[in-house]
Amino acid sequence: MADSIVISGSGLYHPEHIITNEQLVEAYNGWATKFNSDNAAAIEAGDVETKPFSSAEFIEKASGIKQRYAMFPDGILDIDRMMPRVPKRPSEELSEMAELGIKAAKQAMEQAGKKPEDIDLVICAVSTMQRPWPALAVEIQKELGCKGYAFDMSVACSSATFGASTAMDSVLSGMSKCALVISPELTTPQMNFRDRDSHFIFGDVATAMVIEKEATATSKHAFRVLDRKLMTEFSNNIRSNFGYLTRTDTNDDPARYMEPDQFFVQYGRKVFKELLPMVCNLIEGQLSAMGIGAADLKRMWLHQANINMNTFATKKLLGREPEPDEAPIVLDEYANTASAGSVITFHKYKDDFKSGDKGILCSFGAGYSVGSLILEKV
Ligand code: CO8
Repeated sequence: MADSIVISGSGLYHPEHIITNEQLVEAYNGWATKFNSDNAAAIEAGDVETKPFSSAEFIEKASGIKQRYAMFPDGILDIDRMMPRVPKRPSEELSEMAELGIKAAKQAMEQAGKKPEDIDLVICAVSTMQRPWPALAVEIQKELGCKGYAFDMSVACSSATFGASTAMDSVLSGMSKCALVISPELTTPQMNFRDRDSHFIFGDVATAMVIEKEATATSKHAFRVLDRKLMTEFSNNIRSNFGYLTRTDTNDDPARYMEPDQFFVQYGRKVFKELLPMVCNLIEGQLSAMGIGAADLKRMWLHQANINMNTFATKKLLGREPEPDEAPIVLDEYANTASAGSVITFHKYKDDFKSGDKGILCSFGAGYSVGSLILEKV
């Protein structure tokens, strides 16, 4: 199948620093206690709401998350700050997200057996860009020494799968021969560590994939792309209003930047109820059009937002409880890493595949968006 497209390598990198649920909850509860005490009179008068307390037990039970990695941990647990402290870098230095992404990219290229000069398309596909321009992907292209062209794109939690599909279109059309899709998910600066409902959700990580035609692939790790489906449907249930327009509505008030809508905001229950049926319908339709059943898949490399969500989806698709290795969970170690989550599971849980074994790599999240790739080991 020389004309087929393959994912011929994948890479994963996480920052060294771990923040446990217990550490996060201690900081949040310390901040909430101070807030309630500082605002006691206003709370008593009914003008301000009491801040509720968080709990490590709730977090693990509701989400499956036990810890997360943070690239810039300093400041996150400081109750007078509750935000990463990211030292300002001169424009001449490598950008933070480029630094994160390049480590995963090198691993993916090594696995694919590709040198930088073999790569002629770099896509930085990530849920939040650290700046509008110059594109992170172009900076990474230069830093790695890749050829061709590069650009950034974003579809929230589906950025990596949409990025991979876009790279596949480019390779299939002949615009490029070998593409690198990098997702440096530096999520923690977008987190509202003062919000009990979301302070625990995200962690920092980077993933990467190499995409090329099967005819040019030499890697023993290659997976043929049998089918791909992308869908979007607008929803405000996962949103951030942070952007360049914020500074035009501040009335010179820096406090505007700390208002809740400037961070990641979601109505988690609604997301759970609305997005899961979309995901299950899309996958069922995709599999049935291909004439294969969920039971024919060796593994589901699913988006990692919530363990209960993944268990629900796999049970619905299989019609029974999944075995742990049928739909691996990495939330305990990494937390939700936006678009990188499904790629982390693919990267970590693919080496036992034999030629002909099939799996599904599926992301879902804000937009709403769903990206689903049916893969077969070459
Ligand atoms: N500690 C203690 N109690 C808590 C806490 C806490 N930390 N948080 C909430 N509670 C309370 C609630 O207030 C509520 O109390 P009450 O019953 O008195 O009202 C009770 O616990 C239950 O709360 P919920 O109903 O909210 O709890 P759930 O069981 O639904 O779990 C979750 C909450 C974990 C958020 C869950 O709803 C969930 O994960 N839903 C799916 C969300 C999802 O998939 N989102 C996708 C997001 S990822 C994405 O799209 C990427 C966007 C781009 C990312 C950019 C990077 C920054």
